[in-house]
Amino acid sequence: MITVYGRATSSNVQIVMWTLAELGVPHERLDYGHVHGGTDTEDYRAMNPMGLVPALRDGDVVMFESAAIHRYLCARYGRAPFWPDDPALRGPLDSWAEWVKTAFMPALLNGLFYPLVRRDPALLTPEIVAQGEAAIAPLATMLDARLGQGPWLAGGDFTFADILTGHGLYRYFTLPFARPDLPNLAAYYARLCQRPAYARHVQISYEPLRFKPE
Ligand SMILES: N[C@@H](CCC(=O)N[C@@H](CS)C(=O)NCC(=O)O)C(=O)O
Repeated sequence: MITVYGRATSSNVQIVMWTLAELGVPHERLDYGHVHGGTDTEDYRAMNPMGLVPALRDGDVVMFESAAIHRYLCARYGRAPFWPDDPALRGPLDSWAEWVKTAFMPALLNGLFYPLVRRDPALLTPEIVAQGEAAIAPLATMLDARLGQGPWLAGGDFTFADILTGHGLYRYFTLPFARPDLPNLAAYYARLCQRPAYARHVQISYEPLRFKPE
């Protein structure tokens, strides 16, 4: 049995949970991190030396870093077309997946999610929101152009890459900020919302993460 360590509200845990659900691999998830704690023990740090979530145990395989876990699960349990056999097909899709994880998501989380949800609202100013909007808009525009009519990143087939490109879009589309009009991205998000695994593992309220005064 695969065990995922991490709270359901973490966007990085959501990558792993959504992947497992799309692959149909049996697993359990244990609440770790944030209000649940448990990440600062010697045992947990042996799995994730950063003391962050997620961590994963699959028999003798122990891993941290959500994108690495995602690719491990796809390589071990996935089949084409979800996990293309041909590296020449998989690689260019992975460029976009990696770019969303390392460029789009930091801009969204640092520029908007943390100021609007995680931090004390007394610190929020219109300038901070405007800066966040200015940082994410060109990246969202790039993703919209790459997606085109889709329906998925690879065209007709839903693949591993859609999990990394799609996992942050729930926050992108539900946070209160001004978004450019990007019809391809909006249609892609609407299609993701039709997937039961996305609804179950990604469309999870982030209200429990909202700043609370001491
Ligand atoms: N690069 C790491 C980042 C992990 C990370 O930042 N996790 C956050 C949640 S999304 C965390 O552990 N926060 C502290 C906590 O929940 O206790 C990954 O993708 O797995």
